[in-house]
Amino acid sequence: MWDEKFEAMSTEEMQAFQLEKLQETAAWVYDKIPFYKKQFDELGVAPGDIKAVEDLGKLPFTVKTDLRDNYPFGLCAVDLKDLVRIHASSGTTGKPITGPYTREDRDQWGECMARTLTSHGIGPDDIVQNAYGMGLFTGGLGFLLGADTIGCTVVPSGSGMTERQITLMEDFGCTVLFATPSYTLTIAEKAQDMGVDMRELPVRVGSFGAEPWTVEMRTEIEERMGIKAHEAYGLTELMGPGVAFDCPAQDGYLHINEDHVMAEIIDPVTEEVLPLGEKGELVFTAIQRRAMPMIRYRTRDITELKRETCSCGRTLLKMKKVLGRSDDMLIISGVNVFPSQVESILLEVPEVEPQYVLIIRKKGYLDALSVDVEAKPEVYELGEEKLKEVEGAIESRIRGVIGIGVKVRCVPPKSIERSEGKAKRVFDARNM
Ligand code: DLL
Repeated sequence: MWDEKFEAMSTEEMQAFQLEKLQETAAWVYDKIPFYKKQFDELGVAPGDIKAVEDLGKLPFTVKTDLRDNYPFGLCAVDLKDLVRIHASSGTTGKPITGPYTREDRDQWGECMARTLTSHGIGPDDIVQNAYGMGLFTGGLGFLLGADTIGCTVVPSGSGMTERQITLMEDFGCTVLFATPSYTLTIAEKAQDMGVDMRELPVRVGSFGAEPWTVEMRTEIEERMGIKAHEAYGLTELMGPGVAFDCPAQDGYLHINEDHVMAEIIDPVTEEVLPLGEKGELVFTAIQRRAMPMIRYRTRDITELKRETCSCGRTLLKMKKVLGRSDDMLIISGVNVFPSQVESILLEVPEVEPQYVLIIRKKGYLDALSVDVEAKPEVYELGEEKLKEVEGAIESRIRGVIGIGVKVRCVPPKSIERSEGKAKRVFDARNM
């Protein structure tokens, strides 16, 4: 553990700490940010009404469009001169989301990342190759901050120039890789093309995140790279990576740094707070940040929470591995489907590569889903009849497990665009 005091705190102590920080933060945003004052006033709630952690539920929600409407600094509580860093998320549509940090915010981020890396078994003797995008994206500089905090030797390679990544890993003897899971696959594939056996290299651990990936994908990466794959979760609005991390238990849950961010699960339609163990939309409140503390931010990530003392010794609240965002959920023949469910199935098919895209088309009044997945080169060579057989087998497996009819196409090797950051796995062709 990096910080035994907070990572293994009793629930009572943690909640007392959270209450104090929540009260401070509510008063801070009410005083400093006109947007929040208006939101609080409209709901008839004042910072003084927070008398217990449960009173968090009295506060207003914040959504992505609030950030866009107040771009760039409408939700910032401090003068620009008091900021030491401004990150931004690309945002697929419209304006980006800004992520400003005071010096204190940035140092806390470093602490949260140090906890993450320590939990992944990374220490001061490690040489880490940081292949997350190194710029406005919080991945690269967030991981750098964490690695700096624990005293690793960092190779800030950034994403892209994949051949060079492999050469650096070999030449510098890197023991750790930071990257998105999909970029890690790209690296593994490139190494194979170069005749480099990744399993022979000193790389032993990976700290991966920034996009949904299944447990099956984790196993695939571990096998191809000959490493232990760990996971980090976070979002620009809350600090970036460092919000939650997995531990040696790898029980399908991540620990939330709940002394920094309080988590709730709500029903995305009724906005009602759901009890522990129920699945819904994850909502976070940043209780220690000063530049842009989010109040009840609706992440759109779907998960559930669990409180228990973990076998790793941490007591930090757990969230289930995020397998999808409400935005990515497809509704096919009335069935809710996450792309990750399809990923789980594809990864169990030995004839195909873990490279796929989902395409949604209009079929009359209904939506139809098709899946393009790359055949392994040796399978592709066997010709059409074999490919048809594989396609048919995947189609019936998807029908059996998820309960939807899809059209599967085995496409030629290397025909799907490779990811250097977050993979784009869903194409909506309904309006094309
Ligand atoms: O992706 C921060 C990050 C960087 C996390 C590096 C982990 C590692 P954004 O670009 O703002 O920030 O995207 C945030 O990405 O709401 C989730 O939908 C998704 N996401 C992030 N980590 C995971 C994960 C960074 N481990 C959005 N599993 C979040 C599933 C993830 N989804």
